[in-house]
Amino acid sequence: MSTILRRQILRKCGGMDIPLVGFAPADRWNDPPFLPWVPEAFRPAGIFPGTKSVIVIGFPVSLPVVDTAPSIWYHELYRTINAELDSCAYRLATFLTGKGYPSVSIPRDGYGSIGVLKEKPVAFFSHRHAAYCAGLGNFGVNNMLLTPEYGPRVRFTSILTTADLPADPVLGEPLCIRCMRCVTVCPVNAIHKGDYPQELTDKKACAARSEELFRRSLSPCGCCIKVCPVGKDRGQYGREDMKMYDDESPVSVPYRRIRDHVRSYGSK
Ligand code: B12
Repeated sequence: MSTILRRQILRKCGGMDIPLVGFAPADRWNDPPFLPWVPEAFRPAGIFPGTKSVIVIGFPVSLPVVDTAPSIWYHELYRTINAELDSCAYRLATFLTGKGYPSVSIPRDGYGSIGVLKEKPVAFFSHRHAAYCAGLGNFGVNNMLLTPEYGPRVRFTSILTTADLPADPVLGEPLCIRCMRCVTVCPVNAIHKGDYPQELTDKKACAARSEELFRRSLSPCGCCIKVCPVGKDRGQYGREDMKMYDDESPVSVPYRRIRDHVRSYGSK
């Protein structure tokens, strides 16, 4: 197991300003922490035989930007983060392969269009599960992986590598406080309150909403990640008072003004 290589990877990630990095042994997928779990074909070694470790990286979605969502501002940021994720993951995989450890990067999403997702709303590899296995966070009612740093306001991607790297522990204590703000705010009632696995999100309704917003250059929706009270980013931006989302409260006034302004430009 290479501690030196792990350190080199972390240094490389630091050089690319990647704030979240986690390491998971590929074996972790063979020992389901909860059910239903990831089927074999979707596991790291099912996709890239010989995988020993999975490196998961994450970039934050800036809170003040997603606070205007759905908006052109968030639409553009989403594209920037996606491009960064794919590029950094590709560079890390190429670096590791060059060092003698064949590796591949996985696209941060992996679907051609929302139309495809409406038929089959699942990708060939799940970064949420990977981030969970790499100790970066745990699942919330909003079906997102919550992290201590950014709550659900973080996007991930993964690198599958044949290098055997020291792992991070899985994050035990649930971060979700079950405030149900995500359930209430969802404009298409796609999030259910039930306990996993009895009830999950209505993926079809969520995908249909995303498709409609895409036509107006306003996708993705983002409502269920903006209203989550979890994450140190709320303190960093001075947005801990959740009354900012309550349209009846005077606290919400300046935020609504910004949101309405941004929404008035650049999209339909
Ligand atoms: C398909 C997809 C969609 C579809 C379908 C939505 C849906 N509800 O799944 C659409 C386009 C609508 C969509 C919307 C969104 N998405 Co999306 N999406 C994906 C994609 C491409 C594949 C997901 C997948 O196939 N997962 C595999 C299946 C088996 O798992 P699952 O559906 O997630 O369900 C499992 C888990 O949720 C878990 N689970 C659920 N609840 C609980 C509770 C407990 C206690 C436990 C233990 C487990 C658990 O078990 C389920 C079954 O195994 C991934 C990228 C990727 N390749 O991973 C991004 C991804 C999941 N999306 C992401 C995001 C951010 C969003 C949005 C917030 C939009 C946005 N960007 O602002 C919304 C949120 C919707 C929601 N609340 O679920 C992020 C999530 C980041 C995070 N922090 O978790 C991802 C990982 C993209 C990325 N690269 O970061 N998405």
